[in-house]
Amino acid sequence: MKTVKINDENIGQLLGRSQIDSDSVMNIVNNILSDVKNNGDESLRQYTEKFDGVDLKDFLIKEEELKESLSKIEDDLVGSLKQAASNIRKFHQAQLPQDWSMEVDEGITAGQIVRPLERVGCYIPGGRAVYPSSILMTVIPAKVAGVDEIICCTPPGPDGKVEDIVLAAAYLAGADKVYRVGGAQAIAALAYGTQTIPAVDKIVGPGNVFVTAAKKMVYGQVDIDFPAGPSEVLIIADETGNPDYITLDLLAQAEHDPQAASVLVTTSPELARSVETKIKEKLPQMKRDQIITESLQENGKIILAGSLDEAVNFSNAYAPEHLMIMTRDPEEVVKYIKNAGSIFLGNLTPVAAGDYGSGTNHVLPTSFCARMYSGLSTESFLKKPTVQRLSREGLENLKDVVIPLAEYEGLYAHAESFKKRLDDE
Ligand code: HSO
Ligand code: ZN
Repeated sequence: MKTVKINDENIGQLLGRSQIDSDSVMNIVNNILSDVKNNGDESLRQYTEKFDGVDLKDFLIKEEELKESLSKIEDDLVGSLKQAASNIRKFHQAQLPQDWSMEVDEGITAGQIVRPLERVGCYIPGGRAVYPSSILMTVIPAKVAGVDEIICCTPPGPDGKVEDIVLAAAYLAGADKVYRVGGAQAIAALAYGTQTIPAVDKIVGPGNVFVTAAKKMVYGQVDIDFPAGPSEVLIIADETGNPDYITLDLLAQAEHDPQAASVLVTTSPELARSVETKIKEKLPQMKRDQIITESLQENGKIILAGSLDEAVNFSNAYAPEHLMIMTRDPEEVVKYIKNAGSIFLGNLTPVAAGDYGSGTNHVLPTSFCARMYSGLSTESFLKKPTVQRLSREGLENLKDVVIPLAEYEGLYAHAESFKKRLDDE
């Protein structure tokens, strides 16, 4: 990675990164969606045979199997999952909003109540991208929100099995049912329902390009979280940033995926130079050096900013999924941050802390989506119906609003529904 300065010519290219092109698979996905919608389980069976290489009679994993999975994985790992789950639960409990009501004007009270979604689907990717941590991050907030039924879908391996650690994480997090079905066909099943899989109200969780395309296409029939793209980190650092830590944070992000993006924006030329050298030294020693090399070549950047202001402006335009601030006073810098999925302050807070167990969620908006989306949270699984009540005084107070506006809109029954109550005094 070579250090570059921001200027008017290169800013567009510096903000760029790999995007997932879910539009390119829309036709294939559209066929899968309509097949599953029309033919239910039979079409799930056919797609599972075609894509996962296994002919399944039954998609549901039995409850005993979920429970037993805990004894099949190492105790230490169970301990780690439990501690992570406990922190994630605590944090998401604090996110629970309260019912409230207020007096808008005399005799007019209005407020909102908080209610969970009834049934949600959590998608769990399979293969190389199987992350037990992501199961905790999707199921626990739904559980904390009070969702009645949490359903997980995950693709089976060629032997028809789902890894024990996936089942253990789902069980610990509080999933009600786990089905062995993946890909766009799983999204279709969750959106439309089949003979065995019930339709849900919302589908969350990361997935490949087919899953993402399918989620976009069923949006409206059900709610979704947001389209998930390759993972990203942007680090803002001044001369107090620790170059060893920064090097590892950039490598850590890059090891996710050849399309992942790792960006350092620093005001310190010495730090930029030092990180450049340290990456060269460290990269060959990393287990996933191939993936990291590709990722850094495609989307890795070290950027020299003329001031912290310039660094912050760049970061706001980049809208990173993960933002690390390693400056003398990170709390001061965070005041100016507008767009970021999750923010990590100081030299001692690696993104890995949030990935696994500081309690915050790691299902976060990527590819500029942090401009308009927040990451997954307890609120993602809640609705907030509004409630109002008028007294006689309230009717009186509102009559000059409702009656003239309703009549202007030509909606005379609206006006009359109001007048009648006033007149009945
Ligand atoms: N950084 C990923 C989450 C993750 N990291 C899972 C490790 N395991 C997307 O936020
Ligand atoms: Zn990560």
